[in-house]
Amino acid sequence: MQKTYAHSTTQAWLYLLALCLVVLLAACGSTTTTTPASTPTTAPTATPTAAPTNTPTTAPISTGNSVSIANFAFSPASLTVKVGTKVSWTNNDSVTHTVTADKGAFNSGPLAPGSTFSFTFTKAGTYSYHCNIHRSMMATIVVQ
Ligand SMILES: [Cu+2]
Repeated sequence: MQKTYAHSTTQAWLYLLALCLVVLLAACGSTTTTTPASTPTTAPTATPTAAPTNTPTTAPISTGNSVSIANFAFSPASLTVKVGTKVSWTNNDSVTHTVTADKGAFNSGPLAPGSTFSFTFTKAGTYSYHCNIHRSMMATIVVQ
């Protein structure tokens, strides 16, 4: 008799526990179901105006094969050419500059105002160069 009684009480506790769990789960479920209604008003209006400006990809790439030296700077600072291109630097400044590759591939020596130095690039690579007189003058030729 005592055994069955004890058994039935544990069963009753288990039922209670299960009931509590169900109630808790139901509570959780009800809170999650209420949330999605409030959010969707803000998102869709802000973005669509920014898109159409991306088109002109051709502009920033410097074509041609000449570099101007003026105002203590090489222009363009980065020039991309194909293998075999002869690049010319013209000193349009009022002082002497040099066109000197950082790794020694080319060196104009002192380039007086108004004069031009040329070099033909036969190997692909990135050629950083500078002015030996004014070390802040730096630029790059990219050979593809
Ligand atoms: Cu210089």
